[in-house]
Amino acid sequence: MSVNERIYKMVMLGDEAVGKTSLIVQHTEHRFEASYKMTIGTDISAKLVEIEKGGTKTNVYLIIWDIGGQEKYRILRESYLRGAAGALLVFDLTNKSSYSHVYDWYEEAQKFCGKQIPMLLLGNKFDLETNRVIQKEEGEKLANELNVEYLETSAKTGYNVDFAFNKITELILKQTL
Ligand code: G3D
Ligand code: MG
Repeated sequence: MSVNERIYKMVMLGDEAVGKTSLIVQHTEHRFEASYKMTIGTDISAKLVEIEKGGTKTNVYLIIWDIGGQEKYRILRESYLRGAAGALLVFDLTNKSSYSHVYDWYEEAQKFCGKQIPMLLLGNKFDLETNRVIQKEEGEKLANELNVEYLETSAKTGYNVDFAFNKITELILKQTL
């Protein structure tokens, strides 16, 4: 059987403290740390997806980039975004401004990735029900405007986290394989 190898860059987008790092940690290690280190620099984790089709095996390496505390520096965001094949756009369901900023992140991704890359919109911190300020309908409305799918997640409980990463992987593969 012949084996192909593919590598794709995926980025986490969204304001500081929406839960980007926690989502990656929950997905790759199935744990949640309440007191998080403030990472400086870009953290990278990898995920291998193996696909077999018609006698050909494809090893897909999804490289997940996490901007780690430098969200506010435009020049860093630009190199962070360049070459990304897909993105998870994250906001915090308990933070209205993180929701308003989604559009800016989206526009920047369009600009620096050079084309419409697959994206999903995630309303994170679903577990903080009593502090929620963005309703499901508002998340869906925004996703609709951006022409992406909407999911609510909790990096704390793990709710919809693997589902979201699997979904974006699927969308990237569909677009590129
Ligand atoms: P960022 O990488 O987007 O900057 P982090 O965000 O992953 O560092 O998360 C920021 C804070 O939100 C952290 O709390 C983290 O524990 C918390 N958090 C992330 N996701 C969730 C979630 O789904 N539910 C709840 N309840 N909290 C979440 P601290 O207190 O360390 O600042
Ligand atoms: Mg982070």
